[in-house]
Formats: sequence, C-alpha cells, structure tokens
Amino acid sequence: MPKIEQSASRIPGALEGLHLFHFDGAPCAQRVRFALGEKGLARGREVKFDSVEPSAVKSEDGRWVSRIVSLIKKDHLTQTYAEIHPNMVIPALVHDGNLFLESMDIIAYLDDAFGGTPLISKDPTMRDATMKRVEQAKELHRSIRFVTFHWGLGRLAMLNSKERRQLAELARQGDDGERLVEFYDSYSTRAFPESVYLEHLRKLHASFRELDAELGDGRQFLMSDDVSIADAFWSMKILNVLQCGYPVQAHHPRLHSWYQRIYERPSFQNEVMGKNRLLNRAIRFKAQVKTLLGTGLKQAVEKLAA
Ligand SMILES: N[C@@H](CCC(=O)N[C@@H](CS)C(=O)NCC(=O)O)C(=O)O
Repeated sequence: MPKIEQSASRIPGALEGLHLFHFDGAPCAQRVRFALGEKGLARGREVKFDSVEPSAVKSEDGRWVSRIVSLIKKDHLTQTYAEIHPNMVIPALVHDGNLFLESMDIIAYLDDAFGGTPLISKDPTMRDATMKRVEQAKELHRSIRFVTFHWGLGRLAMLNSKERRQLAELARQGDDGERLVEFYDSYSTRAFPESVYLEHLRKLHASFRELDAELGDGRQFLMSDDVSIADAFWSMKILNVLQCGYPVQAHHPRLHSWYQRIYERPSFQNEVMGKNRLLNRAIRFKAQVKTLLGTGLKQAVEKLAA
C-alpha cells in the first residue's frame, strides 16, 4: 500500500472522493491521468487548485475533480501548493482526504483501489520486470526535463530573478527533492553548456533504442500483450519528445508503432490529450521553427545517431 503523506496544508483533509492536482502539459501528471482513464475514472469538474468551497470539495461518482496547478503561471511555486507538495511538483492525488505524492505511488494506489485495466501484474516475475522498467523511466525523468525545456519550451520555462528567489525561499521550508532551485538557477541564466543537454538526449536516445529492440519480439505493449504501468511512464516520454520534434518514427520505428497503439486508447485521447491539444500544438509549432532554423531536436538526434 503506497504511503499516505502527512500534509502541512488543510486542503487535502477537506476533500472527499478523488482530486488530482495536475497540469495538462506535464508528463508526470499525464501518466496519472492515463492511469485514471484506464481505471474507468473520467475527468470531472474543474476547480481552482486550492478551492475548498462546498461545491468543489466532493467528486462525482466515477469522476475526479481537476485542480490545475499551472506550471506556466507558476502556481506550483506558491506557499499554498508547497504546503500540499513539499517538492513543489505535480502531480498530487487526494482520495477521501488522504494525500498521495509521486506518480509511481499514485498509480500503484489507483491500481489497488479501483477496477478497470490492471496496470501492475500480480505475477511476481512480471511485476518485478515491470517495476524495473518504471524505475528506469523515473531515473530518466530529469533528462526529459532538460531535453523538453531546451528544445521545446525555451524561454517560456525560464524564471525571472524574483521567481527564483521565491523558489529558493519555499525550498528552504520544504525539501526540494527534485532539485528545482539548482535547475532553474542555471537554466534561466543559460548557464548550462550545450553538452549537458546533449548528454541527457544521449541517455534518452539509448533507452529508446533498447525499448525498440525489445519490441522486436512482436509484443503489443512494453512488457507483454497487456498494457501496464510501464506503458503509462514511457508513452508520456514519447509524447513530450515528439512534440519537441524528436524524429521517433525514423529512429525507433517499433517504438513509434507501440506509441500509436497507446495514443489511440480512449484513456490517452480523453485524459491525456483532452485539454492538452492547444499547448501540444503550440510547442510543436515552436519546435518546427527551430528545426527550420537548423537548431532543432531533430538535427540534434540526427547528429547523435550519425
Ligand atoms: N518524481 C515525481 C516528479 C514530479 C515532477 O518533477 N513533476 C514535474 C512535471 S512532469 C513538475 O511539476 N515540475 C515543475 C517544474 O519543472 O517547475 C513524480 O513522478 O511524481
């Protein structure tokens, strides 16, 4: 049973039913939304992330309340959110007043607590193999951040000096487990050398090649012919690098076909893409401009693979 977190905030304890603190464009939240969809739980009412109004505190049957914590407006770098999640990252899930953090733990909890598609096998060997793939995906989480920020979001994701001071202050009260202070200080002042981004890209490229080779035995999904938590983790990496211009089909064709199978699932269409299409298109457009200028992710991958 995943750990129930103690919260410094009074908000989680005031909520009944299911509530997700998330952002449409963030891979860590997308995988949880995918899992919610696979469990037959649909997005319900949208409320302000910190609302405890009587009309906001209760979810409808079979639905979860959507509490957007905008990474663009920097809602996650506020005192209110830092009290809910001390690392100041999304997602966070509340079920009947209990708070769960960490997307892997959240999905494991949902898998135990709800019906629908089983996402973690009961067979110990399959379960261990699946969780190893998930751990590998977790370790590459920082690489996704470096690659998508550098080749996709660009200036949009930079923090000004006031925002960085505020982040540092909040981090002193929490634990900054995701090392946001260090990351934003260098990212926002363009202090990371190009080689840092290329090294993260190299790690992603190597792991995509490994998965592409595994899919060579004809299995439908990453671990077997059944969808699993591993698909939830890896497909969001592909979604996010694709929108930044990574030529997935050309370099990892089996991985691309697998991704298409995931992409077509109703859970992906409704819960992952549903309200993400506009942002997805905007980032794609930005990436296309970079590619035209010869400085895109497409060129970086081609150079790396040459
Ligand atoms: N290990 C955490 C990672 C959470 C995480 O890093 N979330 C990202 C979005 S994918 C975030 O909120 N980032 C805030 C930022 O980059 O400023 C999990 O899987 O839940």
